Amino acid sequence: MKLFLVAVALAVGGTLAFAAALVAAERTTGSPQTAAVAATTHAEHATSSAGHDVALPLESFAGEVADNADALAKAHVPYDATLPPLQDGDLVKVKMVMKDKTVEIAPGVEYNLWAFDTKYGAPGPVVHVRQGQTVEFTLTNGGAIPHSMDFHAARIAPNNAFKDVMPGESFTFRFKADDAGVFMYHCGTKPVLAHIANGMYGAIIVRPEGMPKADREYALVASEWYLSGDGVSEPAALSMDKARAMMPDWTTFNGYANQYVTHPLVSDPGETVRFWVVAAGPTLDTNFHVVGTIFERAWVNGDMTSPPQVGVQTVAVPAGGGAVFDVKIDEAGLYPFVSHSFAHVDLGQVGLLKVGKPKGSMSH
Ligand SMILES: [Cu+2]
Repeated sequence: MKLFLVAVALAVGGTLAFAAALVAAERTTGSPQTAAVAATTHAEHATSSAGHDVALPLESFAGEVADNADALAKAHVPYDATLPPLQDGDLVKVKMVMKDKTVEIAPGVEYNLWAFDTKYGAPGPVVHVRQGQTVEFTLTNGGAIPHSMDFHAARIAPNNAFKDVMPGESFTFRFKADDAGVFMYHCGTKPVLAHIANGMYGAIIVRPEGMPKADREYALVASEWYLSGDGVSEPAALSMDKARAMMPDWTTFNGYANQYVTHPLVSDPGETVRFWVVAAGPTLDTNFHVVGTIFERAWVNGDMTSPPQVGVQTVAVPAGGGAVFDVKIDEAGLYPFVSHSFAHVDLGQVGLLKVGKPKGSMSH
């Protein structure tokens, strides 16, 4: 057997690595680990000699911004994280128009979205209703391909309500928002990975009666972008390979990397600030943490029927899930809010809560 393998290696003119792998495999026959290493080495060998692209590394564009990034970040109009007001009455009409558009997702980094006909493009508008109100939702498809909308706050047959809407058409459905919390909504058209990765998501807040008073309330939708190019020289599009490999170039709160570092959310000392957080993904979770404080209350998983957790430092918000957090900060300062999975901070999922009028700037 050994002689035969060596002969094969020599016959195909194999590289040293190939021959070494075969010898290693032969030496410890039966070890699955070694066999896997050998298989990998073999695949790489096949790639380099035959030109198949299956094993080529995926190119990262993380951190690549325009030369005048600081000026562009300052000029960027941040997504308004402030909750829109509640509406009176039993019925709340929500209309969304889908549109293909190019937006900035980081300073000087442009991306071709399939998303919402708003100035931000993505996320979609924050929907804010009272528990028990009925939502009448109308989707108008101004894009080039079919889209749909799946509201996690709804108990409804998906095949009827979340169905594909053809370009140029509109579709309306109603659901009663009986479950309180903060929920994701997203396009559910196949391939869903591509539709969510291209910006088709947002948050719906269903407010229960009797929550503790908050002085400020902000909505944060965490998500990640997978780029086909750097987006600086020309707009990037989705890299499905990178989306499948879960290798984002940027991660954000509300669609644009680091936007609340340049344009902090604000509060005054002693106020209670509430964050309604959704992790839209498409794939990655968000480990929500506010540096310099501890959650006064954390409604983990958006469960508003159980008492909130107290004294918690970091809460995992799963992709497709949400949670609600109160902080009460007495000392003026700059308090970063992050996904404490720190690769996400590096890729842009960080913002600042500016409490009062602090001196100096944030060092990290
Ligand atoms: Cu879609």
